[in-house]
Amino acid sequence: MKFDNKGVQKFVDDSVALCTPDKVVLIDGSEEQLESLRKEAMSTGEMIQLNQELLPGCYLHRTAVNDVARVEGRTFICTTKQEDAGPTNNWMQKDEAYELLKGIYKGAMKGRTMYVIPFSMGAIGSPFSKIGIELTDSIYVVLNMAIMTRVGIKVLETLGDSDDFVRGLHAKADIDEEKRYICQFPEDNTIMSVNSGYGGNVLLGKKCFALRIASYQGRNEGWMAEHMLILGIEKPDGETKYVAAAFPSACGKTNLAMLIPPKEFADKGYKVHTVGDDIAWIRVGKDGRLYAINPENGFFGVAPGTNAKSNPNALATTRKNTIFTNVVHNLENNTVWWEGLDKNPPKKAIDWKGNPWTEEDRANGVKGAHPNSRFTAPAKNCPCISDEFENPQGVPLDAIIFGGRRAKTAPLVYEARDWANGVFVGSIMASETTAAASGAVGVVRRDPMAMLPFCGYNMGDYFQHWLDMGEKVSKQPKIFNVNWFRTDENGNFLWPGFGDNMRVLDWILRRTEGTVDAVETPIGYVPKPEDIDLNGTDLTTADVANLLTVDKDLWREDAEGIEAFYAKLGDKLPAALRKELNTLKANLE
Ligand code: OXD
Ligand code: MN
Repeated sequence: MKFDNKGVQKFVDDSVALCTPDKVVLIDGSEEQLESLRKEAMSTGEMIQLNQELLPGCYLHRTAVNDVARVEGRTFICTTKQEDAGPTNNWMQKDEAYELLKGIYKGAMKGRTMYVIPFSMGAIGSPFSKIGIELTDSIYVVLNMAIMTRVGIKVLETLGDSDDFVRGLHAKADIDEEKRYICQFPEDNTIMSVNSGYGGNVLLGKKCFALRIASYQGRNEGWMAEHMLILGIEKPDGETKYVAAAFPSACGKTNLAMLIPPKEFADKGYKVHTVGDDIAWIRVGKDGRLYAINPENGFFGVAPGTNAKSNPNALATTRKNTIFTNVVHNLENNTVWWEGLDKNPPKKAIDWKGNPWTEEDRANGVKGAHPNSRFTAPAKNCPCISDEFENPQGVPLDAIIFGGRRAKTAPLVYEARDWANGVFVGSIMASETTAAASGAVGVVRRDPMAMLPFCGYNMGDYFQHWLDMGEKVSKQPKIFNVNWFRTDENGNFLWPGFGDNMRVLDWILRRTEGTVDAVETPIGYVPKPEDIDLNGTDLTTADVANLLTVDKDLWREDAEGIEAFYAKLGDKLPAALRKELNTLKANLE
């Protein structure tokens, strides 16, 4: 196969020599080619075509049972020096990693086809955008990449003869867990992923490129790649304000990104416009403000729990041209089902493992869909997708929101005192682990800026980069922390969440406009309870007051956890954050 771009040619030639596929096919981005791949995947059983009247263009795929989530333990940042990956990443010396991986990739595509996918993260040609070439032996990957990114010849034309592209090599190999590696080489713009077929490990544009490699590029080039949704809130006067928000995996980012305002807000004229649900690339604009784009072109959302009440927009998004992974196959009408979709699980069904899902299974509480089962759906299907989704210049940010899943410590919302304090607030984010990553569920872990599994370099340098970016911005967005997950002594959630989160966003917007007061606490500013609009809820001002309390004892305990986490960063911990921690401790005296 011949390419005009020398770098692309070498990457493809070297990878072909290593993996020895029988055939190499360039993905040109045409519907005809994608359709013939869908047919091929159907003929081999890799994908099942669903009811084309009810779910046009939709397919079902099942991964191997041992391959259902991102594998953080087998994800490596491979650099020359360990210090550059830092203490929060798994590290491999990069030359050793190449050696090890070469052994695993050798002949891995024998008897298979290698697909060459040119893809753009961000609208093709936008100054924010970056190009990648993913080589893969999986049709499932090709079809998912064609939803999640912009693929095809146009991307190669835009790349021209530039060497500025990310090289991603994915081989399914034998889906052998022992030889599964997700390796990022930020110094070489290279990703190598082998022995997995699960989206988060193999759709290399997403976590591997748009976060791990891009965060490193952003640091060198003066911009930021963040694990953030981007949301526009249109006010009754027609003005739309944008916020970006970071939450750890499976904390409801997609739901917040597609929020439907409560009736009382909708009646006044509030509307929500989704720009992105997972990743934001953020740059300083000519006017000195921060601008964000969503580099993706689709949503790779968690299916369980998505329903007509929790996220009607996401559900609507999945009704056509969507690939479902590891959900229940409803044999009654050849559609899909998952826990939390509705109260009517199909009686005749196949579970995510490909086995009959019986009455007995259901009675015994055996789940039909994997808790991390997913939909891959085009962004343009989303009923509330923003008109600015393709804007090559991005959208200006008025607020940055951090959030975690804390049962007791963090109040419903608080505002950082200034940028540096906001970076501190992001750096101390913590949450309970969820099913999106393999490992124990329900354990509290520190997840600074929700980037713990996604930062491609030393976390201490990453914090410094955040501090430095603040200096480059003349109109800094205000920084907030939210916690939708506070519970009472019986473990019941105190805040209704979902659409009612609009009530908190409303306070946040009013703070950015300077039209509402706040109360200072040891951790920052919280609302006056009466300033959270409760119209249309059963909640009282006293309930909100309870959600806003800052328990000094719990925070003293938390400060110890922060201290322990910061200690890991050693000399790389920016002095400004050490100072913030000292201030917090003093405020708690
Ligand atoms: C995701 C994740 O899939 O964060 O978005 O795990
Ligand atoms: Mn994510």
